[in-house]
Amino acid sequence: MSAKILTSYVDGQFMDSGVYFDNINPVNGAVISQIAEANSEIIDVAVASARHAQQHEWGAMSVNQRCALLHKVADRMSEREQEFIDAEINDTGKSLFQVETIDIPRGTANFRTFADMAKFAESETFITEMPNGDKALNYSVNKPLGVVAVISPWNLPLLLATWKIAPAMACGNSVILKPSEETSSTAFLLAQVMDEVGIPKGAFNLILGRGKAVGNAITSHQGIDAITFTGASCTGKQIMKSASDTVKPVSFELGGKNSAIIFSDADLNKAINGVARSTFTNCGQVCLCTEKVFVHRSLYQSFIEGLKQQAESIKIGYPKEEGVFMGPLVSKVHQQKVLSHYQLARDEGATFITGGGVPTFNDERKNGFFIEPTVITDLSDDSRTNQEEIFGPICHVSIFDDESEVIKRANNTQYGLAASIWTENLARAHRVAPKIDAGIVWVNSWFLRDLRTPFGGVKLSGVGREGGKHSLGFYSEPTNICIKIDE
Ligand code: NAD
Ligand code: 6OD
Repeated sequence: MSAKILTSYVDGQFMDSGVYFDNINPVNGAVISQIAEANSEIIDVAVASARHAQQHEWGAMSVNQRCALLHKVADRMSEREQEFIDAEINDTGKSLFQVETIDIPRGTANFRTFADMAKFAESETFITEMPNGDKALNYSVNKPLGVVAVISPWNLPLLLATWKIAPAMACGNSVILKPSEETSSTAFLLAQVMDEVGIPKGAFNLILGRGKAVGNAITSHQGIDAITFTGASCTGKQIMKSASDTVKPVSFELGGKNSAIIFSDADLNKAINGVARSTFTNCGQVCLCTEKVFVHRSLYQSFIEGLKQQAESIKIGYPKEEGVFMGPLVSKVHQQKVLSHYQLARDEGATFITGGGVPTFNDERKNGFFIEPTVITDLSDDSRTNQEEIFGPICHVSIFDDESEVIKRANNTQYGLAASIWTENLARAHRVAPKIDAGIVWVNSWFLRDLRTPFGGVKLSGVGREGGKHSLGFYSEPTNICIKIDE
């Protein structure tokens, strides 16, 4: 039987380029489908169609009509939920528990939340008083940017693509989505859903293909008005260069090297469970995952023993098997990258408290890309292991003695995405949290999300904020209208 073919969706039609690459199941290395890689003609059609839709059918709709259609997208995704779950699991190997509780529900929530936010968005008005007593009414009208390119990664494929598509479309933009070449399946299903619920052709386009060729062709295209990107910091740098020719607005959500700080007044069990979750969820492949843990000297030994026990009790295996928390990493290439970091840690002199290798299977899973949850100690803050993003299920644990020292050490990084602080002392929480150079600081929690809050990073972790009114702000451009009121 020939493998299923996933194609691009442009101008309201699925388009097969005739040039394919394999889509691999990370559980066993088997080919699950063929991806038809878009070419420059397909990209040109997508851009022209997106422009037309933005200026006509889609852009001309009332906000209410547009948002009603986006709710229909969410409803249809819910009806086809099982297909989305299966597609995400097949592409990523992540556990059913995670896909059911995080990835797919957030996909639909993104559409519902941003449709409602756009519908109820306020604009600014000011009455201006001039020295001579004359007045003016100033108000702003928010207009879409035009054609927005959404470039998304493989770690939370549907969640992160819809996190950008939904607000962009709610604001009246047309979208061209380029998902990661590793994870095209839920994006393909989303294109079917857009088609089924009657999103006007061209308002949503899907371009499949690899980053360097297809992604670059999109971000450097003259017909693209803005780029919103989630992915690695090094890719962000390249995209920024290609966007600079036409001075396109960019929103970047990039890599992280996130700290957890366990103060002496933390609830130890809560902290151990929380750090186990923040380190090992999705095999450490969440940009917000913890890779550096600072534990107060008084709790260090008990913390290490607890975290070791948690890591060793994680069930690794088939995504849908009862109790499995960790599946494989997303790809062979990524498995090799993470293993090379395990080796680097060894070379730098780390002590391995647990893990450090690949779990043994005697079935098809030996061809998969599994990896052990790993806890290490004894490296300096300046070691490469403690400075470079690994994006795997590993954390380094070290001792600290006082608050100002640990704040300085947590900020000793080129990244600035997320941090978590574990303390039962409210004053300490309020004092320390704002001093961490990061876009988000959780206290006694991790990855607790409210879609209305600003999300993003500082330093190498990103440019700008999305979420709530910040998304509406990025995906639209205000025109100030100033009306002189004659006395
Ligand atoms: P990546 O940068 O390799 O790829 C992301 C996307 O960019 C993919 O669709 C890829 O095809 C495309 N791409 C690659 N090169 C391109 C180019 N030259 N021009 C245009 N597009 C290009 O990232 P990844 O490996 O898919 O994802 C993992 C990285 O993403 C990690 O660094 C992680 O921290 C980061 N990430 C950040 C966030 C966040 O919210 N800050 C969220 C998820 C992932
Ligand atoms: O929860 C979100 O909205 C979000 N953007 C999460 C990013 C996770 C990174 O891997």
